[in-house]
Amino acid sequence: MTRIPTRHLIFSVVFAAAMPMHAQIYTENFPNSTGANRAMSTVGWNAAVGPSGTDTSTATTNYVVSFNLGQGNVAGYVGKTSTGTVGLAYTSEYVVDRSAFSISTISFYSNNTSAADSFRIALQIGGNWYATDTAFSRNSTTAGSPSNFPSNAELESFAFTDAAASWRALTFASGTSLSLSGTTLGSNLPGGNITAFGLYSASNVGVLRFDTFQISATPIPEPSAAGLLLVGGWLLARRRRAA
Ligand SMILES: [Ca+2]
Repeated sequence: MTRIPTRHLIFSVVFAAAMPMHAQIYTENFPNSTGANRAMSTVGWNAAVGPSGTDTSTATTNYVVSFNLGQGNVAGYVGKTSTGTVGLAYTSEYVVDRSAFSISTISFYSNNTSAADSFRIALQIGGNWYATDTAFSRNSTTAGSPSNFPSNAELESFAFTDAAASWRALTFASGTSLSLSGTTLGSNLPGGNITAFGLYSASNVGVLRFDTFQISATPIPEPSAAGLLLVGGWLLARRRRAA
């Protein structure tokens, strides 16, 4: 191999591996332009309410996909209309392969009628559920409403970490139980794929609204690419020492 092609190869491999593509691996806009509220199941999501985790996925009460304007003018958002009870909106329509993706952020827009209400990001790993210790609350002093959703909705973003202090255990079995632990985890979030995800809310005083649930991630290089990076870096270092 001649000098110049080798150098080009080293630089291209190092460059490609050092700048992995940041990508939105999941986005749900909760579209609804029908003029009537629809069930969560119409967008591939589920809903559970109350301490028994009663399934309301196919109902047009408790959790609904509203037909009003949502964030970004994509008509439709989710409203939790049943106040005073815990709830979980979630989907298992996409599995996050954590051997292929490193999650950077999980985000959504909130536009609650009461700033006292909040959401926690929830996810399922290995059959167990977890929710963020952080409760994301809309900070605006202007109460959220269907008409001001496009302008008043706030972006809530969680910088993903598996640190124990950032997560709590969420007990959830559809039709049996739904409750959040009062303390954070004793050990880090376990590895493994995320088989379901969504938003948990404590008993809300007003109507909870959210839209544009999104997961952003960076692809993890294939083992062969990681090997090339190591070899490329070693060759580069060797070359620099030699120079
Ligand atoms: Ca929407």
